[in-house]
Amino acid sequence: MRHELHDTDLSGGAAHVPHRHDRAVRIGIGGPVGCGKTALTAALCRVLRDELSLAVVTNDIYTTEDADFLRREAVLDPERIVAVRTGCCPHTAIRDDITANLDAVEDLTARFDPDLVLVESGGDNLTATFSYGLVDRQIFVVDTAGGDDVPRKGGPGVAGADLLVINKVDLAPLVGADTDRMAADAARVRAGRPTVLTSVRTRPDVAEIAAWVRARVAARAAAA
Ligand SMILES: Nc1nc2c(ncn2[C@@H]2O[C@H](COP(=O)(O)OP(=O)(O)O)[C@@H](O)[C@H]2O)c(=O)[nH]1
Ligand SMILES: [Mg+2]
Repeated sequence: MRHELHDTDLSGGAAHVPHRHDRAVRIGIGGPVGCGKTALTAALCRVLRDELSLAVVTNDIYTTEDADFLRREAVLDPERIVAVRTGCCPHTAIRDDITANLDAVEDLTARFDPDLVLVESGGDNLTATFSYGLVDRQIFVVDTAGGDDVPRKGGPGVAGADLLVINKVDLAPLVGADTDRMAADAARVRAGRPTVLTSVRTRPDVAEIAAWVRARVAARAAAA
């Protein structure tokens, strides 16, 4: 089961920031370790980089591995990828003390005037959500291998994110995850906010997610 993705969907309580002078839409990508945040970030860069000016901020606790991966994969000009080493719980850096991330976003914005900045959170658990002082919209990613009861349990990311991505549907048969149930449970807790079931591995075009991102960029451009 999938929900329609509404281009004008402003649900999610996002405090849109219309008075910023830059044109970039800032989109956070959160979710537990290993759910596919970096894979999704890479896929979005590959799909959108020819039509939009992009930049990426990654968050790792002690390393710069996600940024290194994205640079190695050459998804963007390496200068457009900045790593924030949080040195603390990932949620602190994206929600409570967003200074380092905000500096990274503003630095990229000043240098490249991008249409879109993706901020990948360091993964921890299901509670790590972004401050709307840092991002305009947030995508929360979970995966079928993490347990098909995760959407039912709700939580701020699953329930409140502007877009929920249930990734790794290719693994669902292998781990005995019921994707219909995951979609139904997500619908129940998300009050109409959209959910996409996908596999970044087998569907690297990430078509529905890219369409949702494009619509966010178009909406900001229209509001400017
Ligand atoms: N089978 C499968 N593996 C995936 C999928 N998406 C990501 N992965 C793999 O899952 C692992 C963790 O992905 P990563 O993007 O690093 O997760 P992150 O910790 O959330 O950033 C990597 O080995 C990815 O290649 C998917 O849709 N299906
Ligand atoms: Mg990652």
